[in-house]
Amino acid sequence: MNSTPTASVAPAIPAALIGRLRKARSMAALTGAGISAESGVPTFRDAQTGMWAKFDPLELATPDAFRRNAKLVWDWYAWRRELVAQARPNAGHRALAAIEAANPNFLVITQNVDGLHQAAGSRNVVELHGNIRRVKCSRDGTIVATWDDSSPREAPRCAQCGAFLRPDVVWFEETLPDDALVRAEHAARDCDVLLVVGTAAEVYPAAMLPAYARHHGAAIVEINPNPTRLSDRVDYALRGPSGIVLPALAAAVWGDVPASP
Ligand code: BV8
Repeated sequence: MNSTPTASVAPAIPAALIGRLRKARSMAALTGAGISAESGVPTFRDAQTGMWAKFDPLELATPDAFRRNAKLVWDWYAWRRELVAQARPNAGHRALAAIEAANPNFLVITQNVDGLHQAAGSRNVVELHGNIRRVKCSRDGTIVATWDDSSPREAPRCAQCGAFLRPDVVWFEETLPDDALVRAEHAARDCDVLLVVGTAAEVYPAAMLPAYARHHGAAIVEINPNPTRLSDRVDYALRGPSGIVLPALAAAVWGDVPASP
């Protein structure tokens, strides 16, 4: 079911979907970089800007890149951390928080590392790929609260063991946190409706979740201005930016849902 309006006008929400959402016992959302685009956080698909324009995120977000040049990778994440620090949740994040307020059996499974769902008031959030705001020792994974990155030559080092510090995110070729993946898989298996918001659905194992949910009987709703490789396997495709579509969806299903805190 496609509804493709212009970007600034929310698509019509099919009556069958409204009915399905009102009856849903359990719901989940899988979100990707697209839901944070309207908060000014570039997606992985967006061209990197400034000095980072010549780098490919898929190359930099790897243990190998960190082994080869920890300082370059550290500086890339410091730049992104600064971007995220300036970002505020947008209407899409707030709509998901409002849906949780209306239906506590609702889990947000995010691929994003920006913490904007929690900042919008969502409490049931699984971070599949970690959080860029957290920094850890690259040797033993201990989270550190403060660090000295004044050196122009090298990444900051752990005060306890001297190993380089790194962002607490999951790089390509690193396994996802067990607890996060198990919680996400359970939610995908148990939910009646899975909203798939702002993701190209190309990064695994996150990209497997919609098929897993569908296999267990969930209705899959894609919210994305563009078609993706998932689009021909969804029940509803709501074409438009999530900052417009999600508030329209929440209002159509739950009326004036309680504003998220
Ligand atoms: C793993 C944290 C087991 C870091 C991220 C070969 C060797 C090794 C592994 C693999 C391999 N081949 C495949 C793999 C598996 C690999 C993988 O999937 N690779 C891809 C490239 C094919 N996965 C892994 O490595 C995972 N681990 O498999 O462990 C293992 C172990 C060893 C060896 C093999 C396997 C780990 C994956 C996690 C990587 N870390 N993030 C950081 O952020 O720096 S992934 C990162 O990229 C994001 O978190 C996100 O998940 C992904 C980007 O995807 P999207 O979120 O979809 O964003 P994208 O920009 O692509 O698309 C944006 C979408 O939004 C678009 O559709 C656009 O239309 C839409 N949009 C735009 N504006 C809006 C909008 N939508 C709504 N509203 C708008 N306004």
